Amino acid sequence: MNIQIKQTEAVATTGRSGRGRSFALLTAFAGTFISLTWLGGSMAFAQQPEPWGLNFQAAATPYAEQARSFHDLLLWITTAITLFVTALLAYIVIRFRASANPEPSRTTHNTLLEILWTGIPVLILIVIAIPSFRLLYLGDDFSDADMTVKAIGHQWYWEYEYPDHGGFFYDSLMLRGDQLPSDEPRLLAVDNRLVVPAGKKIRLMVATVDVLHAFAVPAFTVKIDAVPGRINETWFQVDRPGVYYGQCSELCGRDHGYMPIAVEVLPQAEFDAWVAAAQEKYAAATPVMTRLAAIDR
Ligand SMILES: [Cu+2]
Repeated sequence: MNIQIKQTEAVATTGRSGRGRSFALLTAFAGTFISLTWLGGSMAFAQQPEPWGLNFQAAATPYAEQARSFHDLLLWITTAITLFVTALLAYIVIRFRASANPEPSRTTHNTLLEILWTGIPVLILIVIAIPSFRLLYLGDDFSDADMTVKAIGHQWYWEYEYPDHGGFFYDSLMLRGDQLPSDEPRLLAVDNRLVVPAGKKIRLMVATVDVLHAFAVPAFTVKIDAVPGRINETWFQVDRPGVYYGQCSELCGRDHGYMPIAVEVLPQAEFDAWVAAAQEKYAAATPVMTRLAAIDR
């Protein structure tokens, strides 16, 4: 069941490699103005981390595609602003230096300038707000989801539950030391992956039984908090089968760095076979939410 996409393959598919690197350089430059890196989570990941990786992982979901293009739009805007402000500063420093202006200007107001420097930023913010809100609402629209999975945070591992397939659930723990297969990344490989079918819209419910955690998979541009006492929801749809790694992204205690996420995307037939096997394997256990409810009473 181990399907792994080589990073080079994934990049070649989306054609982001060369462009991605130039954007990465631009980011470093424009980053002094606005930090853009929060959009898609950590910059260092591909489908899994790669040495010296700088940019986002290749987008694996429609949502991630849109988030990448929003990021690119912001990058152009912030780069232009940064260059413009730098040029203005340089002009002022040279043109109005003390040695060339022994008698300083006493100009205070300029109506046209004041209208411009209020109006133009407002317009820029509107241009940014429209795709930003579109993206926010897109991430929130799982009304037509094909199936639901639950990810439940624990100190310090994830538990996955399949309410649409009989409600079976299982724990997913990081593989350590000798358990780690040579073809899997250290600190990211787990014993039982979250398995979903390819090409299907998956509604993801995220909860926790103890402290704050966050379910984050960079290739999906999914990063959603697991908050005690409530359920957060989003969705993802991955067309390409493969394994996509992520991590808990909320400081949650001693082993916060050791509760990775591995999502295995299988073709529908293989997923169905996996579900049938999983229903047997994980049968007769009580879901954690039911267990918790029982404790409350
Ligand atoms: Cu955590």
